[in-house]
Amino acid sequence: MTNNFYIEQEMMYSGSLGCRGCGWSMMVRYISDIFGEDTVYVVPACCFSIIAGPYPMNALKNNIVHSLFAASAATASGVRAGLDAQGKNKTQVVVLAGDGGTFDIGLQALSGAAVRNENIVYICNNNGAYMNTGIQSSSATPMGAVTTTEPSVHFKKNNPKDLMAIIKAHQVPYSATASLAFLEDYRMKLQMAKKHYGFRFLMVDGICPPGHKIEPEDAIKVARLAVNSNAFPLFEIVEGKNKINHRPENPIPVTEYLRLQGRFKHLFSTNGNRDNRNSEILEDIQRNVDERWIELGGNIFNI
Ligand SMILES: Cc1ncc(C[n+]2csc(CCOP(=O)(O)OP(=O)(O)O)c2C)c(N)n1
Ligand SMILES: [Mg+2]
Repeated sequence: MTNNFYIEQEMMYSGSLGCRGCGWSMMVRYISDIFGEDTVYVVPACCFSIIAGPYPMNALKNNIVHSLFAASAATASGVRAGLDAQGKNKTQVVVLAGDGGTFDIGLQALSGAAVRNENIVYICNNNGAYMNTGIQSSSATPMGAVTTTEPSVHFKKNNPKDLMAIIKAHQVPYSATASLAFLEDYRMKLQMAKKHYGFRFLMVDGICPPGHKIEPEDAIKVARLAVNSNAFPLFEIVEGKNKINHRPENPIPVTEYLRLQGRFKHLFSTNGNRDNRNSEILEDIQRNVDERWIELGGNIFNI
C-alpha cells in the first residue's frame, strides 16, 4: 500500500540542476513517485525544463516532451491523442508548468484543454514570478512583492489572478491546491488526480529561495506559514463545490508569512515592525486574504 509520506519509487536522478531548496525538484519527486513509470510529462519553458535537462541527460526517468511556452496543454492533448491511437489509454499525461506558463502565456491552451475535458493532468508550480529568466512579475505575483520588473517602490500593487476560480468555471472533474509543507495532503491530492478521468488540475505553492529571497532551510517553514495564514489555502474543487482541506485553528496574521521573505522586506521597517508608509498595503493584503478565505467557505477567527 502506498505510504502517505515517503517516496516509494525514486524516479528522479540525484544531482539535478535545481537551486538549493528548489520547490520544483521536491514537487516533481512526489509526482513522479505517485504517477510511476507509465507517464509522459509535458514541460513548457520554466525552471523545470532546465532541471529536467535535455535527452539523454534527463533528471527524470520518464519520457518528457519539452513544449513551447504557450502550448503545453495543447501539446499534452496531442500526446494523449497519440497514446490513445496506440491503445495506451492507461498511460498518464502530466503537464509540469510554471505560473507564467499557466496564468499568463499558456492560459488559452489550458482553457481549451479544460473545456474539451482532455484526459490529462496539469500541475502548476506557482512560485509567483517568471523565475527562470530572472524574477519578472507574472499575473500570479502576490501584491507587495518586489520583482525585477516591479522593483523597489514599484512593487506589485495589485492582487494575483484567481486562477482556481477560472479553473472552477471550466467545471473540470478534479482540481486542488497543495503545499510541500503538507505532504500527506499533497500526496493524497496526487492520488486523487491520478484516479480521476478527464482534465485534472493541481496548483502547488511554489517554493523558490532565490526568487522569494529566503534561506533554503526556511523554505518549508515559509510554505507552512502561507497555509496557516490563509495566504495559500488548501482546498479541492469536486463537482463544483469547494472543499477546504486545512482550517488553521488560529490563522496567523499574513505579516508573519510576509516578513520572512526578502521580496516583501520594503513593507517592513528594519526592526521587523510595520513601516507606516506601507501599512495600507499590508492591510490590503490581509483584507484580500480574508475575503478569499470567506469566499472559499472559511471563517475568520482571532485575526
Ligand atoms: C515564447 C517565449 N517567451 C519567453 C521565453 C523565455 N522564458 C523561458 S522560461 C521563462 C520563465 C518561466 O516562468 P514560469 O512559467 O513562472 O516558470 P518558472 O521559471 O518560474 O519555473 C521565460 C520568460 C520563452 N522560452 N518562450
Ligand atoms: Mg514561476
